[in-house]
Amino acid sequence: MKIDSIELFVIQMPLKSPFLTHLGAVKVREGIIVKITNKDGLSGFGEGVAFSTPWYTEETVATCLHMLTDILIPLLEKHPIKHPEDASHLFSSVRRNNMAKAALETALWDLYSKSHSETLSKMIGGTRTVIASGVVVATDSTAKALQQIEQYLMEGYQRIKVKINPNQDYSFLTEIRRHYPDLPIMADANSAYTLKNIDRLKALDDFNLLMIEQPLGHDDIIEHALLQKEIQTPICLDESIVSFDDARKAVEFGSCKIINIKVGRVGGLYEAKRIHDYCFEKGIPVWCGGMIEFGISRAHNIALASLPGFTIPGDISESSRFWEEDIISPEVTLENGVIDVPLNPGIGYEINEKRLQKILLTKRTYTFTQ
Ligand code: OSB
Ligand code: MG
Repeated sequence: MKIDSIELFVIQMPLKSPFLTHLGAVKVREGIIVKITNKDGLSGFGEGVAFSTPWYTEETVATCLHMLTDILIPLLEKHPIKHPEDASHLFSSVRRNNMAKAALETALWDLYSKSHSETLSKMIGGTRTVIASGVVVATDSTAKALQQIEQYLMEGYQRIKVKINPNQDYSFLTEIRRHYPDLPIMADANSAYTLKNIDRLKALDDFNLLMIEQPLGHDDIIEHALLQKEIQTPICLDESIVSFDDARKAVEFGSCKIINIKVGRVGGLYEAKRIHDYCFEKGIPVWCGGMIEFGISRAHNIALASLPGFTIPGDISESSRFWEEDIISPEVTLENGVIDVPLNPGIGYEINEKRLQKILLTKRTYTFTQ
């Protein structure tokens, strides 16, 4: 993979409406777009999905820019690679900083697929032509949640996820279930509980939820195993799984029955695929998590979710769920509750350069001497 240049675009776009969790509100999304161009003039794209502040994981846009600029890009320049998997191995000499690594690694996968005239989905072993789509309701009002659920069901989403915490759980879910007794619903707590709340968590078994996502500590797998023994609802881990080994240990311990895979959180497509392959073999269902992302990460997610073990609809919504106008063309859209896996090489979407320019904050370019 002879690299000519790497460009980093720092962008910022307001969300259509604030995304609320017990950890705070996301109103404006900052992000990093990575463009890697090879000596033949082909370009691959990746997206750094860290937020402006470290509320979800420890990384931020600023830490990712530092890691990319001062560590990862120089490493890639010094050690030319033949395949995107080589980048994963190369980056393993750097601890954590998974979202920074994934931003580069995913761009390499897009470029590699394009240079082999193959879709990214096929390149990583995808088998689906369409993927099932779910959506997240993230608000602090029951009335708004009901309103949003109704709208999303009309748009065709197959599964709804709601955000919960000790101040918004039992009565909130009672009201939703009263309106939608049979709807596939899951609840994401983003670590809002401790084992002291075990009675509240046991009570949620009343709602026949598909799963409860990350109820306890963001880096815990021990207490989740204790909790899973006490509740019927399957536990799904999100924040706790940042590597293949985390996934393996969580499954071996019985800390969860389902895993949410996010490419950024685990450091790239290669690690995401390894976790998928392991879970597939063990009969652990997986689904693709979301990061309120722009179109490029959304496109990588679609390719990932086309792997056979992604049997639960993921947090992969339409571009219009969050954005007035996305940075890819065409935008991601839903038809009859599913999203088509694109047929063009690589991620299969073009970059909407005009939109990218409009939301651009800063740009840096690195020219390689390989
Ligand atoms: O916990 O899954 C999460 C968004 C940002 C950070 C963490 C999470 C989320 C979501 C869904 O819940 C986001 C989406 O639909 O893109
Ligand atoms: Mg989550």
